[in-house]
Amino acid sequence: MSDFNQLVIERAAKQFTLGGDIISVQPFGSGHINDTYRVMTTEYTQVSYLLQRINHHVFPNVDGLMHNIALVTKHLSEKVKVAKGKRVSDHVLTIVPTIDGNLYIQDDPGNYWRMFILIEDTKSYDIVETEIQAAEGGRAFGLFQKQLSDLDASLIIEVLPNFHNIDFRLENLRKAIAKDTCKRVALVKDRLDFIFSREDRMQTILQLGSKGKLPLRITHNDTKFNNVLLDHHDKMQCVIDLDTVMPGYVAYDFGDAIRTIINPVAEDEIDVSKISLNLALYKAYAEGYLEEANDFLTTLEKETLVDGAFLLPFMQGVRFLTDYLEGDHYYKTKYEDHNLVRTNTQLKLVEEMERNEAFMRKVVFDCI
Ligand code: GN1
Ligand code: MG
Repeated sequence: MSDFNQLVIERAAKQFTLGGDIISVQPFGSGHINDTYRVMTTEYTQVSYLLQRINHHVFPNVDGLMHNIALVTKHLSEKVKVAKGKRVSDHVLTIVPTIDGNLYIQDDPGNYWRMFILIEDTKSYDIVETEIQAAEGGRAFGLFQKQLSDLDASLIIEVLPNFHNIDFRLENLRKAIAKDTCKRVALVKDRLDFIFSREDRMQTILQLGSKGKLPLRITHNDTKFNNVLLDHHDKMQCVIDLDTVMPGYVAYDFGDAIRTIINPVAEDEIDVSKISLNLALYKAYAEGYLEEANDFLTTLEKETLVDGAFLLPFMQGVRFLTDYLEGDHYYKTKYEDHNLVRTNTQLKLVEEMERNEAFMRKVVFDCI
């Protein structure tokens, strides 16, 4: 997917309203779904661009997806203008329109492309190093949810229905087990036992939601820590990767962030014995998040944050394992067992969290 023909990429790039002529196009970032390129033009001292080929097998409704991002970034930009009086593109993801005034193009072989302004002088971390970074990440996602809390959720299209619905994910896993296309089920019996023995306790949020006790808000749904850009003083600058912005429960965003923050090694670390939780980073993130979110969340929402912290690595493990059993068609993989290795890290996180549940609950309790 990513060794894409340079000419095809440049031809796509030229259809956007670039300042200057293209001087280079280089692969960029570490996403598992879309292909991303950094585009530099003769105006590179002022601005560079991110060109992305949208994976339309994962996101079939590209139009809906771009509609959501346009709506959300417009709303966030208004908030930034009011709040800081700064240049909007420094802090909110900015779509670069096509020459024809559209949000994306479809090229001849059928690829979909879009472009954003690259936010310079920022960094993203796959692994969090300091409490300051974790706290800033928490503030960034708390603020993100707060700023979107007055946007009408019915305007947002649910581009990936059931994205964080654990029943749906477990159902997909069961189907993959039944088909056993790659004859891999026998290799993962212990992981399946681990998952199915925890099925019931992972229902909390879904059940409260279906009883109407938790509000559906506009959430990010992919709050990996590397989706926050920090500046060189580790101050938050921008939340990126808005593909999955959809109605959701806030605990899902909290949990997805925690699973990347609390883990001292990469999502695909082979040696799971290296996974012992960094609870200081957990605490820093929770405090940063609640600094922004305390005033707009309900008490029950706050009480379910830790349930989200358990659920998201569990669900991510279920998703990686399902893809492994189905033959690795969803996530980009670099070697045969890549999705299984990723599954193992997520399930180890769940196991470690179980040992530290009392502490994790106390941290949130103390903030609210
Ligand atoms: C995918 O590719 P990326 O990093 O944007 C996935 C997320 C997972 C993540 C796991 C649309 O996100 O849900 O949490 O991989 N995105 C989609 O690293 O499935
Ligand atoms: Mg993503």
